[in-house]
Amino acid sequence: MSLSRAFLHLLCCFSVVFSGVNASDTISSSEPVRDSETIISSGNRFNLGFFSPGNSANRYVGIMFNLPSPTPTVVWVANRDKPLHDSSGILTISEDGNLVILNGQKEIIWSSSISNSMNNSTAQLLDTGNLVLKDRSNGRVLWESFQYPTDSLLQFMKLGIDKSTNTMAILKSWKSPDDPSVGNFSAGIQNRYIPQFLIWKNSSPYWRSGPWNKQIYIGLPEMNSYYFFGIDLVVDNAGTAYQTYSDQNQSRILYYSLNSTGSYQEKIWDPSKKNWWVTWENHRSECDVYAKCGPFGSCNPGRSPICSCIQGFKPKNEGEWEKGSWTGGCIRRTALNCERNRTDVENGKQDGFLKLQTKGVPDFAIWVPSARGDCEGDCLSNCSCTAYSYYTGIGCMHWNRILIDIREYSMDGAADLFIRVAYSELANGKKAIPVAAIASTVSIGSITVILCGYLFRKLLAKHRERKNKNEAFLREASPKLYQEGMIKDDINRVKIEDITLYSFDMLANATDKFHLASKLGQGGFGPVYKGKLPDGQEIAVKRLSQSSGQGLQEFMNEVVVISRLQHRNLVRLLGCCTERGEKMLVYDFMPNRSLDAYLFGSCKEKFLDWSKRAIIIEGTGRGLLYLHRDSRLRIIHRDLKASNILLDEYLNPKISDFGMARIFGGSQDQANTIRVVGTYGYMAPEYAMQGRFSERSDVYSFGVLILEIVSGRKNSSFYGDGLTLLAYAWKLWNENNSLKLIDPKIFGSRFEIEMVRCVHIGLLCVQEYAEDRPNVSTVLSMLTSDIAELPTPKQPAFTGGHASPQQGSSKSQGSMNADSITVLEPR
Ligand SMILES: *[C@@H]1O[C@H](CO)[C@@H](O)[C@H](O)[C@H]1NC(C)=O
Ligand SMILES: *[C@@H]1O[C@H](CO)[C@@H](O)[C@H](O)[C@H]1NC(C)=O
Ligand SMILES: *[C@@H]1O[C@H](CO)[C@@H](O)[C@H](O)[C@H]1NC(C)=O
Ligand SMILES: *[C@@H]1O[C@H](CO)[C@@H](O)[C@H](O)[C@H]1NC(C)=O
Ligand SMILES: *[C@@H]1O[C@H](CO)[C@@H](O)[C@H](O)[C@H]1NC(C)=O
Ligand SMILES: *[C@@H]1O[C@H](CO)[C@@H](O)[C@H](O)[C@H]1NC(C)=O
Ligand SMILES: *[C@@H]1O[C@H](CO)[C@@H](O)[C@H](O)[C@H]1NC(C)=O
Ligand SMILES: *[C@@H]1O[C@H](CO)[C@@H](O)[C@H](O)[C@H]1NC(C)=O
Ligand SMILES: *[C@@H]1O[C@H](CO)[C@@H](O)[C@H](O)[C@H]1NC(C)=O
Ligand SMILES: *[C@@H]1O[C@H](CO)[C@@H](O)[C@H](O)[C@H]1NC(C)=O
Ligand SMILES: *[C@@H]1O[C@H](CO)[C@@H](O)[C@H](O)[C@H]1NC(C)=O
Ligand SMILES: CC(=O)N[C@H]1CO[C@H](CO)[C@@H](O)[C@@H]1O
Repeated sequence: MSLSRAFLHLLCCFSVVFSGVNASDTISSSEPVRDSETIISSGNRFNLGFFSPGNSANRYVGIMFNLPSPTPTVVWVANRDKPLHDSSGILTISEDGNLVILNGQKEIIWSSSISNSMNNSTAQLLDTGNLVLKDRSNGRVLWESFQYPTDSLLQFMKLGIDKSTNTMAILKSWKSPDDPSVGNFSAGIQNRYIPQFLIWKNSSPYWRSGPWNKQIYIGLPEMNSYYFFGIDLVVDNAGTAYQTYSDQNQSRILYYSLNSTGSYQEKIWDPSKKNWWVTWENHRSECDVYAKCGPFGSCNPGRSPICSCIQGFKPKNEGEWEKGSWTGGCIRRTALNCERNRTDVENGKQDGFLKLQTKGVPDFAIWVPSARGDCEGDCLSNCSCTAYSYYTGIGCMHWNRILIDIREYSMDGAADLFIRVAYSELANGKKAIPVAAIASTVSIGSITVILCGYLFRKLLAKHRERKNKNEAFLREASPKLYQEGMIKDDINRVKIEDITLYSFDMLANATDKFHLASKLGQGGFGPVYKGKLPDGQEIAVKRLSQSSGQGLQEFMNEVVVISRLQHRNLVRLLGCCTERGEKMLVYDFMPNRSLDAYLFGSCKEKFLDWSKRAIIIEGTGRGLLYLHRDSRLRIIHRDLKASNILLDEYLNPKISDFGMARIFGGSQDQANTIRVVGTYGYMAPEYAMQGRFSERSDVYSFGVLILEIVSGRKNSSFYGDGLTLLAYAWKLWNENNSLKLIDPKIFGSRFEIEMVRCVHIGLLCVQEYAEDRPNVSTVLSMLTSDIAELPTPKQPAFTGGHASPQQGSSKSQGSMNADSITVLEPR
C-alpha cells in the first residue's frame, strides 16, 4: 500500500522530466518537439520542452535544468511574450530554416527570425543549456539562445556586449513567477568608463556592483572570497565588455538569475535536499538600492539612520532629511576655492582632500591615465573634479561634480575615497585626516613578502632615521602640503605596501596611554587594547609583553603573513609598531568581541540562536579553508579556539591570532615544530604530544569548537560523571543520544537533525588518528550537506581519562596528565 503510493509519488515527480523523451537532442523539420515531448542534452544537464509556469495554464517552450525536482527550473523561455493557450503547440524548423513555434492552427507565434535563412537547418540543445540553430550543410551557427537570454545566466554565456559578433545580451526578469513576459528589471554590463554590473528597474539604475578591477567588482568586497565562482569580465578597446563565468567544479550546478522583484541571485543545486540553495544575492540591506541617500550622501546599513552626509557636506533640505527622505542628498558646507570669484576674501587657500575610508566608490567613476602619485594633483588642477581614488587593478579614478550611490562597508577590500573640500573644512574637520595619505605612502612598487621581512628588520634598527627621511621625502614630494602642516599626522603612519607602521606615540594616544579602561582583554601574548585613531577609525592594539616567548622572528612572521591574507572570515591586520622596544599589532576592531563571550557568558542579550551558530560554524570553516588551501601561502593556524573567533557587527565570524601560523612550503603537509604553542583542550594529540602539526590538527581544534558551539559548553567543563566535553559527546554518541548534548538554550527549535549532524561532524574532526579526520573542504561539504552520508566516527582523542582542572590554562606539553598519556600512544 504505502509502497505503491511512494511509487506513484515518484512517478509524479519524474513525469515532468521524463515524459515522452525524444532520444535525441536535436530538432529538425522531420523531428519536431510536440507539447508532450522533451529533448535532453547529451550530458543530461538540460532539457527542453513545453511547460506552464506557476499557477498559469499558458504553455511556453523553455529550457530547464534536467533535475529530479517537482517544479522545473526554467532558465530560458522562447515565446515569453506570446503564450500558447492549449497543448497543441509544436516547436519545429520552418521552411525558411528558422526555429519556430506553431500553434494548433499552424500559425507562427514565435520565430528565431533569421532573415538570410537556410532551408536546411537543424537545432540542437547543447549540454551547456545553449540551443543552437545550425546550417546543416556547413555547420555554421545561425542563431543561439545564449545570445537572447531570459532571466538566467548560465556558464559560458556572455552577458554584455560582444563586438566580435556584434551582439548584446542582457537579462530581463519575468513579470511574475506565473508570467515569463518581460518584467520591470533587467541586468547587464554597463561600459561607460570602467565596466560594471548594473541592474535597472524599468530604465533607471537600481543596483550597482561597482567598477571591475580585473579581478572583482570593487563594490562587492565579498567577491574576494567564496562567492562568484569563476566570474570573469572580457573587455577590449573595440567596445567589447561582457561577463562570463565557468565553475571549476563541473559536478556542481550553479547559475545566476534575476527574479521578478529585482533580486539577482547565485544558486547552487543541493542534490540531497533537491532544492536550490541561494549562496549570494545582491539585495542584502536597504543600502543596496541605487542612490539611496542622494548626491553626496553615504549609506551604511548598520547605522541609524542609514544615511548621512559625507564630511564637509550638509543636508540640502534639513527638514526632509530629518523625516527620512534622503533622495535630495547633501550640499557643500563651504564653497570650493576654485569655484569662488577672485574678489573673495578667503582667496588663496587651496582646496584639499578628505579621506573617507572603506567607502564603496560612487557611480560615474572616470578612469584617468594618471600614475598613483599624480592622481591627486591631477584632480586638484581641474575644478570639476570632486573626488579621486586609486585602486589596484584599475588605477586612478576621478569623479566630476556629483557623487552618488556611496555605500560603506565593514568588509575588507573597499577603496578609500578622497573628497575635495574647501581649505576651511580641512582645518575644521578635526576628525578628518588631511590629504597626503597617498603622498606619504612610501610606494616601493612590487615588493615581495620576503623582501618585506628583510626591510622590517632594517626598519627596526633605523626607524627613527627613516622617519626623518620620510619627512624629508615628503617635504620634497609635496612642499606646499608640508608647509601647511597638513601631513604631520600621517608621518605617524608610514605605509609599506599593505603593512602600515604606526608610531608609538600615535598608538599611545589612540589607547589613552594604554589605559586600563581601554583594555579589551588579555590574550595569550599580552593585553589587547581598544583604540581610536585621529581619523575616527577604531582599532584593536595587541601589545606583546616582553616576557612572552614570541621572538622578533615570530612577530615578523605574523605581521607579514597576516597582512597578506584577506578573507571575510579573517580579522584584518592593519599594521604594527616596533618603536621603543615594543612589539604591537594593530587590527581592525571587532565590536562584538569573541565567540566565547557569547557561548559561555551568562549574558541574556548575547544569546545566539541556531541559525547564527550555524553561520559561525560555516564561516569559521571557510576562513580555515582559506588558510589551508586558498591563500597562496598554506597556513596552519595552530591555536583555533572560541576566544580566537571574533564577531563583527553582523555576527559574522572572523578568525584572529595567526601569531603561531607557519608558512608551509608547497610540498610539505606536516612539519615538526620546536616549541609547542596552542591551547590545551583544542590541541590535537599528535601536536600536543609530539609537536607534529598539520592541517588535520587544525581540523581537530575546529571539531572541538563545533562541539562547543552546539553544546554551549566549554571544552574544559565537566559533566555529571566527570567527563570532558569530548568524552561526554562520545559516550552520548554511542548511546544514540546525541540530542542530549545540544545546548538547552537552542533545543526544541526544530533544527535538531542539523544539530545532531553537527555533533556527528564534530566527532569526525576530533578522531584520534589524524588520517581519519576529514580535511576542511570535506568538513565544509558535510556541513553544507553536499556530502549526505557521513562516515561513522572512531573514538576521539583524550577520552580515555578524566581531565583534571589544572589543565585549564596551560599551553605546553608539560601539562599533560598521566591519564591522557596512556591513552595516546605515540605512533
Ligand atoms: C532550398 O532548397 C531548394 C530545393 O529543395 C533549393 O532549390 C534552394 O536553392 C534551397 N535554398 C537555399 C537558400 O539553400
Ligand atoms: C539537408 O542536409 C542533410 C545533411 O547535410 C542532407 O542529408 C539532406 O539531404 C539535406 N536536405 C535538403 C532538402 O537539402
Ligand atoms: C513594474 O512597474 C510598474 C510601473 O512602474 C508597476 O506598476 C508594477 O507594479 C511593477 N511590477 C513589479 C512586479 O514590480
Ligand atoms: C563539487 O561539487 C559537488 C556538488 O555540489 C560537491 O559534492 C563537491 O564536493 C565539489 N567539489 C569540490 C572540490 O568542491
Ligand atoms: C525574489 O527574491 C527575493 C529574495 O530572495 C525574495 O524575497 C522575493 O520574494 C523573490 N520574488 C519573487 C517574486 O519570488
Ligand atoms: C561669481 O560671480 C558671478 C558673476 O559675477 C556670479 O554669478 C556668481 O554667483 C559668483 N559666484 C560665487 C560663488 O560667488
Ligand atoms: C576638467 O574635467 C572635465 C571633465 O572630465 C573636462 O571636460 C575638462 O576638459 C577638464 N578641464 C581641464 C582644464 O582639464
Ligand atoms: C598625542 O597627544 C598629545 C596631546 O594630546 C599631542 O601633543 C601629540 O602630538 C599627540 N601625538 C600624536 C602622535 O598624535
Ligand atoms: C552586536 O550584535 C548585536 C546582535 O546580537 C547587535 O545588535 C549589536 O549592535 C552588536 N554590537 C555592536 C557593537 O555592533
Ligand atoms: C544505536 O543505533 C544503532 C543502529 O540504529 C544500533 O545498532 C545500536 O545498537 C544502538 N545503540 C544503542 C546503545 O542503543
Ligand atoms: C579532502 O579529502 C577528500 C576525501 O579524502 C579528497 O578527495 C580531497 O581531495 C581532499 N581535498 C583537499 C583539498 O585536500
Ligand atoms: C582544557 C581547557 O580548558 N582548554 C581550553 C578550553 O577553551 C578555553 C577558551 O575557550 C581555554 O581558555 C581553555 O584553555
